[in-house]
Amino acid sequence: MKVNGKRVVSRLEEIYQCGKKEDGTFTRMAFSAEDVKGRKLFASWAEALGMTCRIDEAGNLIARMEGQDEKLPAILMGSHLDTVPDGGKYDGVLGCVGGLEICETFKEEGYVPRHPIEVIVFTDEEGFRFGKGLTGSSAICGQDPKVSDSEADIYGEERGKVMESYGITSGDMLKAAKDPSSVHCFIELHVEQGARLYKTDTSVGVVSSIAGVNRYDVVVTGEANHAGSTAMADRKDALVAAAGFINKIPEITAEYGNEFTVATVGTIKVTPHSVNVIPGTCAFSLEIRDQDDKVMSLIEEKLRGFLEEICKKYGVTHTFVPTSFHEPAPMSEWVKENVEKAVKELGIDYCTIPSGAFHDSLIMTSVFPTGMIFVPSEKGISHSRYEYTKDEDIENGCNVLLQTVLNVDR
Ligand code: HGY
Ligand code: MN
Ligand code: MN
Repeated sequence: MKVNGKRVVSRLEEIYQCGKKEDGTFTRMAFSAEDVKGRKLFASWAEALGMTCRIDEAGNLIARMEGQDEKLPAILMGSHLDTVPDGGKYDGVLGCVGGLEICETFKEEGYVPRHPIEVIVFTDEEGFRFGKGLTGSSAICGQDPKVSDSEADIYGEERGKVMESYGITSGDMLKAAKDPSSVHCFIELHVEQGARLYKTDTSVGVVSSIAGVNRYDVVVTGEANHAGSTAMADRKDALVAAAGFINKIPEITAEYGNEFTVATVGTIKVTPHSVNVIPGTCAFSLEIRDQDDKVMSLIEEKLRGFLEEICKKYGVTHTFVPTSFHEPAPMSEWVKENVEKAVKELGIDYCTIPSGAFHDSLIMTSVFPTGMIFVPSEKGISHSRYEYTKDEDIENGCNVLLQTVLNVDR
């Protein structure tokens, strides 16, 4: 039994087209009209297969195919359809379309699995809009996604209002929690989004674990003053102190981290934001990721220490507020073994790799047996319109997913 690779590739393109916007990008921001269009298209494909589709209280779109024994726990597949701004064709979509392809292949072959199968399109994995992602998977795992209808997104729109497009409200989200005994396992197919597979010309990655990610809001406060008449020696420039801190990040990660340690300042804002005023405040986000939570703590400690030091040097103060914590998450041993067995059975070259990006699997693995399959990202590019994965790699990845489902179904 083999998947229809051409169908998968053409569906990736069809979903991508749902994001076509006037600004020339293809963006399916969570809860947007483009995102809803993509989800409707996905549901139409699932329904055409005779699968039942429902949207749970957290907005997850769940397509279900019954198996031979309705009492058996379900095999879950899936990922997300929402994208980052100007995102690519593959991130998330592959896991959803790939999951559906397994169901379609079963149907065409007249194969009825023992277990029921569910393909889940998770709600707002990317999270750039409200500053926190993994929303739908958190709720499915019974973990509070910590959202509120009154919070505003980066465009000033209220969550309660924008989530009307999914027909959901924040207060109900935890009702989407799945009983662990109803789930056999979860398998997510995804593009690597890094360059390890690409650089080593390897077709498939069996994911060992997903990096933990801790986020912080940092505000440096100095003194806004006239940019012309304030001598350099008299300044308390918040941005100069912040810049000194940011510039030190690569050095600290190199000294105390390892090859997987990353730290990023991804957003930055100064006030009053005027060409002729010394910045009085500089607010920025900080993110630390690693495969080892002890390393993450050490990096945090060293960065905080240096921030303290540099703020003192420039006569400014700061606050450092943790906003979210996710520990590194190993994949379940038995699911991982089944993925590995599948790749070997198919004779495809593979390696075992950790994931630097996070995925819905980061949360899912804390409650359900979870495994991930990676396919290469050309030049390691992702979160970009230039994201590309070769058709043959897409087909290989889907066949590994198919074979893994067959293995765990037995
Ligand atoms: O940020 C991440 O790692 C994920 O791709 N959303
Ligand atoms: Mn993704
Ligand atoms: Mn992504």
